[in-house]
Amino acid sequence: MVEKQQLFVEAKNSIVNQNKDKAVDLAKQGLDSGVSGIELLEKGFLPGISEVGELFGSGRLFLPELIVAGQTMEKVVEVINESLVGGEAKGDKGKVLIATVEGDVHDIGKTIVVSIFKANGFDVKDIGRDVPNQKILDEAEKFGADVIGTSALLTTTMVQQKNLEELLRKEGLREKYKTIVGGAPVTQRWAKRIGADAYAQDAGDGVKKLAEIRKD
Ligand code: B1M
Repeated sequence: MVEKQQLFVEAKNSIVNQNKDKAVDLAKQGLDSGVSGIELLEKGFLPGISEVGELFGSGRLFLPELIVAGQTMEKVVEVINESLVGGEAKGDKGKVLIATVEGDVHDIGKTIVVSIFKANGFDVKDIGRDVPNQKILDEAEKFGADVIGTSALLTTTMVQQKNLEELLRKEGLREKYKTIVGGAPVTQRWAKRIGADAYAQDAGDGVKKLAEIRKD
């Protein structure tokens, strides 16, 4: 078994090098040796995918590599999520419907958020990625959601979070739901500007914000 610090370095490298098998092995190895899923993500795999983003953004890594790095991260999140949800989910803190907005296929962060919310006692329905606002609303009605959460990773798709607020107002449903927004380009300022009830920087922050808005 490699040292913890070494494990984090190797986990990061496995994402940057798009080495799926190695990444999954390291995730399993870490969990088996008692390292928490959150720590594995925060100290190992997430710094890896951030570096991939930087390399891609600066033209030092290309789309095919970004795709494989994304798939590698998806596999890792799948393995780690199983350990996060475990037996802890009670689902008695409220119903949260979550989607990645239309035009946006980024769902790694959303999937982590869903697991952490579940593990913290929320009843969560994840309706996937690239979801049109009307569908988000229809599904929220069907599910009987208290909160609608959306994730947007592209500066070009963030606008869907604003459109959703407008749709809720237009349908006379704005008071019925609390809304929470997240995603790398999303900020507290954006949330305030569009009239969302809360912004969350990461999954842990999301749990705090959900508790706050559910009290209002
Ligand atoms: Co894309 N991509 N990508 N990509 N990708 C970014 C976002 C980008 C910043 C990379 C870059 O250029 N540096 C850039 C966007 C630039 C911009 O908008 N200005 C970009 C681009 C350009 C693209 C394409 C357009 C590339 C192309 O085709 N030419 C394309 C778009 C496709 C589309 O959506 N229509 C594309 C495609 C992809 C892949 C499919 C290959 C893959 C995604 C795979 C998948 O998600 N299943 C991918 C990836 C992996 C990335 C980066 C590298 C990593 C994203 C990620 O998973 N981060 C990303 C670079 C980056 O973000 N630094 C990039 C890890 C994840 C845990 O973080 O999602 O931020 P994040 O989630 C966090 C918080 O934001 C928060 O909590 C999470 C956990 O801490 N959070 C919430 C998120 N949602 C929340 C919801 C909440 C609460 C908190 O409540 C509801």
